Amino acid sequence: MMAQFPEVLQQSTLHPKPVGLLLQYATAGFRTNAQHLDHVMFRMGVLATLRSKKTKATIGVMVTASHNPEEDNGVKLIDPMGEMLSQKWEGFATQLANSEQDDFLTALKDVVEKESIDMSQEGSVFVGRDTRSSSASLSQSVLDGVSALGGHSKDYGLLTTPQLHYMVRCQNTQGKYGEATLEGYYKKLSQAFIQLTKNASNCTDDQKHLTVDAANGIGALKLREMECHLKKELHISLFNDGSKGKLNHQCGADFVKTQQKAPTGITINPGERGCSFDGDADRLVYYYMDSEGQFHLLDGDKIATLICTFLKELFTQVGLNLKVAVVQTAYANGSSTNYLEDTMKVIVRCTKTGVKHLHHAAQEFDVGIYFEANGHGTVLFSEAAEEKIQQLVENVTTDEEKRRAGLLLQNTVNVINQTVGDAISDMLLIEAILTIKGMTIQQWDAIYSDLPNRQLKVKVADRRVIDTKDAERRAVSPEGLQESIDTLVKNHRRARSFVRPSGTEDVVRVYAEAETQESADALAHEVSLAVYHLAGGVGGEPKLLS
Ligand code: G16
Repeated sequence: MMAQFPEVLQQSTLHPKPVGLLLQYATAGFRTNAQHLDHVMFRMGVLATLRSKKTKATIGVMVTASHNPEEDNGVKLIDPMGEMLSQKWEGFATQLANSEQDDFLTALKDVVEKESIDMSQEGSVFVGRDTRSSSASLSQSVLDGVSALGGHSKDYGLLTTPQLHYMVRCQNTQGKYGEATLEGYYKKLSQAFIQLTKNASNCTDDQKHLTVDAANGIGALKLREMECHLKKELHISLFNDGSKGKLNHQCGADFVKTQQKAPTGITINPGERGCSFDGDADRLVYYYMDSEGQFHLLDGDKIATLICTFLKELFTQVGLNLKVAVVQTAYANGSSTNYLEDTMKVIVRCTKTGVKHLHHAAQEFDVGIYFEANGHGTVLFSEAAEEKIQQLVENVTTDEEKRRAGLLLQNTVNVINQTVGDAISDMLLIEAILTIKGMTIQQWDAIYSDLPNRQLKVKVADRRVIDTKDAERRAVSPEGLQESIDTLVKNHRRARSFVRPSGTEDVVRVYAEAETQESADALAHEVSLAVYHLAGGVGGEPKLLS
C-alpha cells in the first residue's frame, strides 16, 4: 500500500497547488478560471482512482465547465452507474483539492483509511473533455493523477458530458446498458429514435426539420458525428458549431433561458422549432418565433410536462399502473407545478438545485422525470418498471394495440440516457414525441402558460453568507433577508421569489415570478437590491432592467 504513495507525492509536485487557494466541490464539481485548476485535475485523477478501488468499478472524470465562459474550466466525477459522485466523496474531493502541498499525502491517506480502501485493488478511470482550449492539458493532468496511483485510464478525448456518463454505465454493467463506445451510443439512441418515429404517419419534411444551436461547444461535433445514424429521419440545421463564435457567448441553453431570447447566430423562421444545447451538451431548451416575431421559450418545465403527458398516455394504453413523479427545483415555473399537480395529477417533488439532488429524488419512483427549468434533466425507470414493459412486449397474448404502445415505451426507454441530462438524447425524445403525437411546437407550448419570470445575478463579497432551507426556497441567513423578500413579494400579484448562492459561478442568483413581466422584473430588481444591501454586495447597485 505504501509503495504507491511516494510516486503520488513526487508527481503531485509537478502539479503544485497555489498556496491558500480554496475551492469547493459544489453544484457540479469544481469550477473556476482554468489557470487555477491544474492541481485540482491531478488530485481528481488520484481521487477517481481511489473511488474506483473502493467501488471495484470504473469511475469517470469529465473536464468541462459546461455553461461557464471559455476561460473557466471544471471537473465532474462520475460514479459507477453513471450518476454524479456520492455526496460523501464530494467532501473528500474538497479535502484533497484544498490540502496544501505538504499536507497532500496526509489528506490522501486519510481518505484511504476512512474508506478502508484496499490499495492492491485495480483502479480504472474513464476521462473525457470538452472543446475549451484549456481542456486538453487539464485532462492530461487527470491522467497523470490516475497513473501516479497505478490506475488504468481510458482517454476518450472529446466527448459531451452525458456521453462520458453513458460510457461509465455501459462499462460497469458489462455492456447490458449498451456498448461503451461512441458508435455504441449513436447506434443505441438513433435506432430507438427511428423505431419511435416510424410509427408516425404523414410526417412531412418540414416537420422533420429542426434548428440546433450548439453553443459553439462539443455538442456540435458530436451531433455531426451522429447525423448519419439518424437516416434522414431528422433534418438538422446546425448553428453555433464552434467554427467561428465563442463558446456559450450570446448563445447556448443558459443564455437563451436566462435572457429569454433567441441565441445570436441562428436563423429561425416563424413557427419553426429551434433548440439550444449548453457548452457540454447536458442541457436543452426549445423555442420558436410566432408570426409577430415574438420569441417563445419552452424550458425544462415544458419538456418535463410533454414527456410526462406522453408516458402517462402510454401507461394507460398498456394498463400499467406505475408510480410516476416529476422532480423540479425552486426555479420551476409556478404554472408548471400547478399543471402537473392539479391537471395531470402527478406527484411533484422539489429538491435543491443540481441534478445530483433531482436524480436521487427521481430514483424513489417507478418512473421519475426530473428536469431543472434550465433544461437539465432526464427520465429514470426502475428496474421493475423496465421489466414490466419488457414482459408486455414479449407476451404473445398481448393484443396488437397494447403491443404497439409497449414497443413505443421500450424504444422510449432506449432513446433516453438515464445516467444524467443529455441534450442529444432529450432532443431525440422530444422530436419523437412531437412526431408521434403529430403535435406542433405551438400546441406543445399551449399545454399551460408560464408565469412571467426573471433571473438575475448579484455580485457579493462572499456568497457563502447566504444559507437556505426548504429546497432553497427560503433564506436563513443573512439576518433579515428572508423577511425583506417576504415583504417585497406581497407587493406583487401571484408572485414568488428566492435567492441562492450559485455553485458554479461567483454570484448570488435571484429568481422572481409574478403575474406580469413588468412585475417579475421589478420584483427581481427589488430582491437584488435586498441581497446587495444585506449580503455584502460589491460593485455598483443592481439596476432595473431597461
Ligand atoms: C450545473 C448543474 C445544474 C445546475 C447548474 C447551475 O449545470 O449540473 O444542475 O442547475 O449548474 O447551478 P448553479 O445555479 O449552482 O450555478 P452545468 O450545465 O453548468 O453543468
